[in-house]
Amino acid sequence: MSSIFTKIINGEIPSYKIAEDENFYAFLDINPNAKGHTLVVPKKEVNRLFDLEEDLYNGLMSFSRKIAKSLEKAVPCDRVGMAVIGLEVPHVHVHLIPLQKMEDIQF
Ligand code: D5M
Repeated sequence: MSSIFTKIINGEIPSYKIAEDENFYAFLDINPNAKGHTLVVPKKEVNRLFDLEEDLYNGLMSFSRKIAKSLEKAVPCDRVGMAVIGLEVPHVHVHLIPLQKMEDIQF
């Protein structure tokens, strides 16, 4: 069965898309920790971050950095933090969270 993120990428479940390219899809988190909280997901459905093939792993980091730079401009914040958790959805995703201060992280 497809993951919920594969269904989002395929348009079967709605999302607020931030950006997309051939390999990655970025959209707003449904349960944000801060305004602009974005998830970046490889279109290939892989459960664990460190099981991604090298090219996709590096691409995920590059794509996430581009999105983070855009978020820093679009959302008033001190910095954009990054987290990889994956306890809830078994499809690799990077959390990008605009932060005012480091102590604002709420996990
Ligand atoms: O948490 C998974 C994250 O995915 C959590 O922050 C909520 C988010 N999520 C779950 N379903 C959706 C939909 N449908 N749209 C947007 N965001 C969603 P983790 O513990 O990292 O696996």
